[in-house]
Amino acid sequence: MIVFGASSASLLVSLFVLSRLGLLERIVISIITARNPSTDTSRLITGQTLPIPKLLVGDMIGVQRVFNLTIQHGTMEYVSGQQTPTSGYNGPILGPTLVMNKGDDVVINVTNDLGEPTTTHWHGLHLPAVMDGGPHQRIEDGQTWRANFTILNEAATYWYHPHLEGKTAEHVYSGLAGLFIVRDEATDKLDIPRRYGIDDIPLIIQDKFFNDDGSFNYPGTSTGVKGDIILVNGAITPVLEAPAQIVRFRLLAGSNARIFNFGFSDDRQFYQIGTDGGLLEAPVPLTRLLLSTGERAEILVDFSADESQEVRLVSYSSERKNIDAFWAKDKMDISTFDVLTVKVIAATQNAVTRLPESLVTIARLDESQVDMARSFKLQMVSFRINGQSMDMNRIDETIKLNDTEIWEITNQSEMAHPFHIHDIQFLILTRNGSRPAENERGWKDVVLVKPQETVRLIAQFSDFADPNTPFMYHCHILEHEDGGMMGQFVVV
Ligand SMILES: [Cu+2]
Repeated sequence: MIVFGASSASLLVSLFVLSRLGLLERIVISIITARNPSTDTSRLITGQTLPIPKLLVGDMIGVQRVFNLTIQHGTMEYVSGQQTPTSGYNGPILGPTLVMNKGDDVVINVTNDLGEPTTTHWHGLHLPAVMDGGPHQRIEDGQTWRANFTILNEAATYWYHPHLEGKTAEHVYSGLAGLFIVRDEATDKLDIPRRYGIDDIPLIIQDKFFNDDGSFNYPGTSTGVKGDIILVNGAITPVLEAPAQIVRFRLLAGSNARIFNFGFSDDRQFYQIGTDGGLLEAPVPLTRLLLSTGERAEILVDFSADESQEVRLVSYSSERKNIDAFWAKDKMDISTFDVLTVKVIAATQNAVTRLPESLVTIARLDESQVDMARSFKLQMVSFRINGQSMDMNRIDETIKLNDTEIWEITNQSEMAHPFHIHDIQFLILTRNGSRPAENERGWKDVVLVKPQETVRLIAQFSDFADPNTPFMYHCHILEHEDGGMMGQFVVV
């Protein structure tokens, strides 16, 4: 007994020392970073035409814009002659793009035919906590949840996906996700492309592992599942015919865990015009765009000199190999890989041919008017925030309605974590004390926090108070979120 006690004490001491050095994480990482390569990739159907999710504008019933979504099982053909079990909203995979205007009174009826409970969260939208679709708004199998809220958000690209406690990763991986497009009068007046599927193209970018029979392989790796096959809008590395003019892409990094470093195969410049929750003040020229899970970006790409040419959207992941201690463990992350092939065809009529000089004015929150500052420490061992693992019955933070707050997020781990806050859109004040890059100076709801980095955010918690129903903040690597890297706040 004494010997046992002594050895477990010394084991604890050495674990403590290792964890202080960050070595424990690295050891745990190498043990649990699973290898599940898709075994027979030659049989996968690639290069199909990029599917464009159906556009739903809803039905006007009285003053309300009403949408109906059904969560269902389906099948897709990823290997010739084989049926891949999938799930989707109103179809076999992903879901329709819901279009709404700022100010709309929206109803979304979500029917769950999945055979098990789930939820549907409206990622990025500012709404009452009971309408948020987080873990507390469970939809039991066979039930319909009626979400009703007014669109207060800026014109931008948002998305919806399941958010059931402990099951988010699995449900999203099986195919459940879709986009929202919010429009408003101010941005409708801008001379930027807005013809959906023609010069305004949604791109939901994800990755999977496939089994030989074409079925998705979900290994459930707790550090985050990064597949080795890239899907865009549910098709494997597809092809888009784009007109020879300025084209707008709405990118959603919709993977469970993979972070992308987007660029074009010819290194051309493109222009970011929008972040998660709105347009930027002016287009920002870029050749690379780092986008972590849950983040969106709207970009403009000028194809006017490229008719009959081909250019590929790729992820230059290898250029980011020092991002964290996990990067080198993944063979995609140490390479450059294809995402989408763009074949440039003749321009359309009424093409947008000039880049706008300016876009919108961002009403920046005043740092001298802050009511409260909070700090959040992201910890990898046991997936904690400020030492706590998610507990549905514990409220971690209580925020006063209308308060403006600074949140300081520090990553104490060896892995980069995309930090997401429900309810609000925030502005990034600093990254390790420096102003963020120009393309991060817009409204955001997810921010990637690199190892040992501190990011300071400012946000106002307005409009919706509810002492009984919390909103979430969490890591948007879905396996980390499910593992407990999530907390709850109420606005009162
Ligand atoms: Cu994380």
